[in-house]
Amino acid sequence: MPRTHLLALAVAASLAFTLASCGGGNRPTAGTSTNAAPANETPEQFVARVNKEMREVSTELNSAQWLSNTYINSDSELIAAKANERWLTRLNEWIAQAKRFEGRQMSPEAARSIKLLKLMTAMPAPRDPKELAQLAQIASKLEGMYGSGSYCTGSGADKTCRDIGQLSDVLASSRDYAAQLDAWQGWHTVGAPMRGDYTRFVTLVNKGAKEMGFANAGEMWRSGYDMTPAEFAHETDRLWDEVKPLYEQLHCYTRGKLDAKYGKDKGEVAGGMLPAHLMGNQWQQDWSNLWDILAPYPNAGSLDVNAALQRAQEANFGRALFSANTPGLSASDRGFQAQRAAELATATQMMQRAQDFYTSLGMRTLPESFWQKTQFIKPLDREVMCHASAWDMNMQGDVRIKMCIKPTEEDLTTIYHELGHIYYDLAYNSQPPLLQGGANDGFHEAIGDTIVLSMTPQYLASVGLVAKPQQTQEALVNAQMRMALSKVAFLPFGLMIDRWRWGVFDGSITPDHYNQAWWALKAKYQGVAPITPRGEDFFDPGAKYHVPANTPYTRYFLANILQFQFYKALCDASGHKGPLYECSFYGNKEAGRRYWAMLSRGASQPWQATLKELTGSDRIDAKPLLEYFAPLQDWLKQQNAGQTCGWSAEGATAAAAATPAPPG
Ligand code: X8Z
Ligand code: ZN
Repeated sequence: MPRTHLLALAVAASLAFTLASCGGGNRPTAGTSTNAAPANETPEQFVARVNKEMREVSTELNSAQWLSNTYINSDSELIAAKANERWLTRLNEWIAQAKRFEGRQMSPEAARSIKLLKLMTAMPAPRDPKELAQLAQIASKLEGMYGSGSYCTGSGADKTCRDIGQLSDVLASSRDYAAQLDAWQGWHTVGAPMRGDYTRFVTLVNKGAKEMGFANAGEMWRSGYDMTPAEFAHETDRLWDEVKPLYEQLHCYTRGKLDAKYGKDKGEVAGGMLPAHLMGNQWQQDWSNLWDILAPYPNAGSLDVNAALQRAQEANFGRALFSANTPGLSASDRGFQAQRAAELATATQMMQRAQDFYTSLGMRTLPESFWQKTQFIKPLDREVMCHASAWDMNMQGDVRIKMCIKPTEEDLTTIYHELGHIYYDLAYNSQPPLLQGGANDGFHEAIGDTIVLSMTPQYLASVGLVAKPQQTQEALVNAQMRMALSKVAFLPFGLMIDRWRWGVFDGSITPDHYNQAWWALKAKYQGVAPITPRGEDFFDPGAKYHVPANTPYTRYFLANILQFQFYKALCDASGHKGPLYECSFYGNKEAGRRYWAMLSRGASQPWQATLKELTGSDRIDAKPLLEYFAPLQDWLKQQNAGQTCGWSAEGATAAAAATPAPPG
């Protein structure tokens, strides 16, 4: 898991700690609990003991979680649930024991450590042991359902099943309207069976949160930002208001292109919204795959990283075929083995390419164990969770990534993202366990993405991933569009997921309206809608990893804004002059030194202080993002001149509430 927000075990995806939690505590009394606190312990002694015990318990939990993510079956699910149960129980005990110190004088480090202990988990567990066990069991089950999810058609010998990777490939590459609809609806079938378990899950984590003194689990999530929960919610509104005009321009331009491609009756849905299945991505959170439709100037220099990666794969295949001469192997077996070897080799090269960026800043190479234990490609002999994640197994150097890497630009940038988590973990490994975490969870998500902003056309050319770029206005607009399709398109999505969960946790969204509320928020923020009604027979939130995995999502919204602040600061540190979007701090040791200094702070002080050290500001600020995209925003305004931009969300709400249609 990552940790939910402050703690950081495995960070990126959220396994362990997300599953972990901190409830109100079992209130053990001395002599009755095997884990009773020593009498007369000082706050500092308590924190030192928890730091020691936590390293042990969380390492066991992470191992169980790693196994259940990389070998999904009923046995690993059971083992992971049991490990989580032990962890959650222990966490509740520590939190109960910490109550002794309320109002007591203590060192600032002890005070911060105890504060972080109470906010460590996204999954606060009830004190009742049976309920706690049930929560752990549901959490493992939901993750397993997502990880092993597939969509099958046909029957008997004609039955074929496709997983998330195969279904997403259709959205990425096919421009066949019906094939995309089938792949989108097909993947969303995995959500429906989760509804009952998810409903119970919400009841249980809310009970845990209340026992800890929070109004509900959502309020607890909003409490991890060194400000009040209300102030935090207000900050996210403020930031969204600042970036929304840019998103609306991108939305308007995109709608026009989809209309041109599919016809107005199919390119948009009622109210001027974008059809959910046509955006190149299951959740419409990243529109990069629509480059063939949205490229501003198709002839102004190619930024086709996919082609270079595909060529690398083919070269690896050729080499593997040449050296695979096991006697007695059929030609097709040889071909198959060479294909697998080539996939692994290409994935490893992509990881090395990303590592090279970090080492160019002066950071160390990844430990040997990383290369041995990382899951690079999808195994063929078992189910695995393919959603990318980064893991810090033992808080002292056993770091790994779990991915199912394909030779695509999307996966290359995800690798850079994941290595951001890994280098953050390594940098703060020198802190005591309770302070090992991001300054806030948005920081954790922003580290690698800041590096991605430095992957300018010049950088990509310098490492042989694209041809030497043109220096024209058209090439600039292309480069900006390439970034905007992932970074700007993402912004409202980054917000709406937790708008939904905050409502679910506070009871304003009830189970009988789960899906309707989901689509109402998608309409309101993203301006996207399904083309057929998605009533309450569906549970579409379950088809997005972070819902069954219970990973808070506002972190990604924050990260998408913060990363431009980090980027600007590091560009300044590297001595960059000129427009922000031209900067790459690749190879700059001063930028690396400043970055590492920030990473090493971990969670040891309020994030505002950490942000100030790097950027000079203690507020999250959308201005660097807007500065970066200023040329594109001007260009979009020209393109959209005369259009009526924006959308009306009314139609979607009505459609979602209507009678559900069967998928397929
Ligand atoms: O989940 C992730 C990472 C792991 S932390 C792969 N991301 C979000 C997502 O995929 O929805 C990165 C971008 C947003
Ligand atoms: Zn991440």
